[in-house]
Amino acid sequence: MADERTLVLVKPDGVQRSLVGDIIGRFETRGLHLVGLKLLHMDRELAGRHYTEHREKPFYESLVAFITAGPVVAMVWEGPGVVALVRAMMGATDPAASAPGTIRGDHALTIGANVVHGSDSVPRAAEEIGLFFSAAELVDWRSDVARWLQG
Ligand code: D4T
Repeated sequence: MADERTLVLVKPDGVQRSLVGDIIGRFETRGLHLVGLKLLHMDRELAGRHYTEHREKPFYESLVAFITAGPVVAMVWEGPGVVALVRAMMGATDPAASAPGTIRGDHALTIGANVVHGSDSVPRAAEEIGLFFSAAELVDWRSDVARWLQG
């Protein structure tokens, strides 16, 4: 399967509930490759661009208020089929429907505060990565572990 990139956000509830390490750890131990990482406080303008597809929805105002309520951790993860893989690891949008073992199934109870975001398609991932990261902030690196361990 071809390598893809996806944007993941640990939402303000995830940061404030000290779930950042747990969430990053799941992606690391799954074998995904981290290429971008930052802590930032989204303003209304960035929230509007990120949630543009939801502008007309009844929950839009509460969505923007929530995502701008505190800092988020933005990450770019790379790997084969990573867009769908991250969505599967996150669990269903409504935590009432998300399976135990998924991030939301283990950590979330309400749809409004569901801990994590992941891009929902490859084209949307490219757009979302561009909202949060400049090209220079995405680091191209490969693991030296095998060389260090095996000489
Ligand atoms: P995000 O985009 O945050 O990763 O969530 P999803 O991709 O899993 O789900 P979504 O785009 O359908 O919803 C975006 C965001 O809106 C919140 N929400 C959603 C809400 O507060 N009430 C609702 O009825 C729905 C459908 C939760 C996630």
